[in-house]
Amino acid sequence: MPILDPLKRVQDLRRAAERRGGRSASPEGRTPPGQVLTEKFPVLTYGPTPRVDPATWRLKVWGLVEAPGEWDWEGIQALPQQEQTVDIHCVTRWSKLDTRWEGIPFREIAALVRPRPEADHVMIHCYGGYTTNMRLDELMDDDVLLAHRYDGLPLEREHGGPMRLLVPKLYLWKSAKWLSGFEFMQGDRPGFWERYGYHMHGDPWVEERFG
Ligand SMILES: Nc1nc2c(c(=O)[nH]1)N[C@H]1C(S)=C(S)[C@@H](COP(=O)(O)O)O[C@H]1N2
Ligand SMILES: [Mo]
Repeated sequence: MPILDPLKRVQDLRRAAERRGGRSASPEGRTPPGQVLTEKFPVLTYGPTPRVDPATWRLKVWGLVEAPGEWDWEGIQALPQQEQTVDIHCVTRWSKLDTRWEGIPFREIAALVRPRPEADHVMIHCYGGYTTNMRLDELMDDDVLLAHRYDGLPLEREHGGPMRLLVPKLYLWKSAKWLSGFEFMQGDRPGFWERYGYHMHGDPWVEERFG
């Protein structure tokens, strides 16, 4: 049995309470520690903004899966879609409430490629070379999308269009823009920002910002 860190325990309980409270929770209650609410949608990209055409876009899935796969734009759009309104949190200290996204749940992809039992992490790859790492069990959560629409419109290029990952429960650097692939792995490995000292996990409610 893991030993419970009392501080983490209190924070987990508060988060669970907020989840139960859903959208009725006060804005303060929905803002993680150290964050400030914004109405804007800032753009944060390291390096140049890739230009990715849906006509040539591909999603590749490889590594520890039974059925490695590749999808083109038409193929991915044929998968089940989900619309959700969620809060997002950037490690540079802005949070934005009630952002509306549409896309394909990650678990639809996972069901098709069938992760091997030993797979427990995924490296997320992007056009332009950006990477970020995530736990497989967290990618399987209901609210993780391959997102291609924001606020009722096709996702803008600056925000990762035509396709980005959306992981609302972690700091936004995990929500990789210009998504190109998933590499299923055994064990964790740092992605781009994680190698420069960002936290391997990145939970905004317990301020996993660095290290
Ligand atoms: N491919 C790629 N994805 C990326 C980034 C990036 O530089 N390249 N920046 C990350 C960071 S640090 C943040 S805070 C969010 C910002 O998303 P936004 O520009 O849509 O606000 O994208 C994340 N995804
Ligand atoms: Mo960021």
